[in-house]
Amino acid sequence: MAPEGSGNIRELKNFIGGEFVASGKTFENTTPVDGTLLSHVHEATQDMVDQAVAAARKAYKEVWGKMPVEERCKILYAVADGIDARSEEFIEAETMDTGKPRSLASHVDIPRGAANFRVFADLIKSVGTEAYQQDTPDGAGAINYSVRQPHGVVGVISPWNLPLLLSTWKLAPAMSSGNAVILKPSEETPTTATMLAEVMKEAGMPDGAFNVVHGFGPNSAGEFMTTHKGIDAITFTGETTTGGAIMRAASENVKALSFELGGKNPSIVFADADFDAAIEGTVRSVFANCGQVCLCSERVYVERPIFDRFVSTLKEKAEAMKLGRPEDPDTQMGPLISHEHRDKVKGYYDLAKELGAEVITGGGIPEFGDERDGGAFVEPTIFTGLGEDSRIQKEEIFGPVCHITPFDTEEEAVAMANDTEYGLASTVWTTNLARAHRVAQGMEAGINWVNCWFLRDLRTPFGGMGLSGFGREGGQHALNFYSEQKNICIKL
Ligand code: NAD
Ligand code: 6OD
Repeated sequence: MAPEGSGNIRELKNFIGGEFVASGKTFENTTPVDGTLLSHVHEATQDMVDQAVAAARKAYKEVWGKMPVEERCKILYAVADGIDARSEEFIEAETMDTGKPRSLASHVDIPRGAANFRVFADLIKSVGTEAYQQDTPDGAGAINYSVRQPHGVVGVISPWNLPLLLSTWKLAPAMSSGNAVILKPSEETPTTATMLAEVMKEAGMPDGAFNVVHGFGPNSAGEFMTTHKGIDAITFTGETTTGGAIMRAASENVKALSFELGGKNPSIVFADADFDAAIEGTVRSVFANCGQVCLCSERVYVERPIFDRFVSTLKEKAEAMKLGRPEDPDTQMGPLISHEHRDKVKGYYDLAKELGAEVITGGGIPEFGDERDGGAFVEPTIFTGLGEDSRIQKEEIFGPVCHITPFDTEEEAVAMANDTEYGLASTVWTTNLARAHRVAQGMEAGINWVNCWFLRDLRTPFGGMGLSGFGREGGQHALNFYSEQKNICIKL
């Protein structure tokens, strides 16, 4: 049992058909900052997932799916305003669940969580569909046009690294398209999903249009959703292996699937890059959110003339990073999400050493001499010296770590960057315009940045290739996934 913190310990219930519902079984939610208990979470049973599906179906058929778009959008704008109005509480909850610095949650997670509802409400009001005029043998012709129809009930299964941001990234387009939804947040980060249910209720969301079920994956709420006949589509963000399990479970009822999975993302730094910008960008792309962003760079390739300088400067920056509690304004990096995840990341640190990597910095667990020693902190780490076929270069670690490899030619850098089964994101640093286009277009990944990282225009296609998933969300791509497009052909 986790030690109790000084604050109030919350009860986090499921939200089904517009009501907060307790279950006979709870699990503990602790903070990775120092291991104290934050809340008791009510784990949804199969029966409760059944109730959520029935409530969602009813809301979809009778209210939400039929509501005029303008009215639906008003409620979604009210949801965004409701998050903003309680942003301090959301920031506090997200930072305690994840351990991330307040500066990150207040600039990225929570405002983006609210913005997702505004962006997709705006979009659904303006998006069009296709129309074709067709010749026919009798000369009279025909007109084809398509219309969108919501799937009905959509299951959203989300991870712990950007809890509110990544769930609303899917909830907002699903709901603006007219679907009723059931959200299963990660068991590690259940708080902001429960608060979102409160906001939905206050914003006037019809009962059953938005539901939250808490729990785990196998033999719990996650699996109850993916095997449920009454859920028409599943949108999932998380680990690649979990994606495989969900795909197998969902195949029985042939559900529509959208998968945003893991990555092993490369960053290529050419000698002609703006050195300071490349360093600042790489500090972010390796260490942001303690390396727990699916888009983070774990493989950094640096052109040989600047390799030594780059490695030593990145080392200085990593060693200057302040690890600490979320509320400390000086904190640049928090803990990992859990002790279990820290064991995994530390296991990779140890493996790198066994394989003969040179440890440029880090590789261990910091000692603070205070309550943070009960947390899940790990040192920001840089390795060099391993071959491209080592497990460190092949497997997603999901921690504050990179391996840096020198290269001599553009072709060599591109070949190494693309030598992965994943295909989520890449970053290129260069001031040569032609090379920037050439290399970015040559990357086998869904999201490719030049001289920046994690710069997001929410209208652009977002998603991965290979083990990083399939389907594209963002802008109209998300609206396409969250609806069936039906063609109407009219003979004139
Ligand atoms: P995870 O796969 O362990 O869990 C994600 C969610 O799936 C959780 O809600 C979990 O309870 C649920 N789940 C687990 N097993 C399940 C099952 N069998 N059936 C149904 N649901 C199940 O992932 P995580 O550890 O929470 O997140 C980290 C991973 O997510 C990393 O691999 C990261 O790269 C990936 N990720 C990808 C993206 C992207 O956009 N591509 C974004 C964020 C995170
Ligand atoms: O910015 C987004 O919309 C997005 N989906 C980010 C994903 C981050 C992965 O950890």
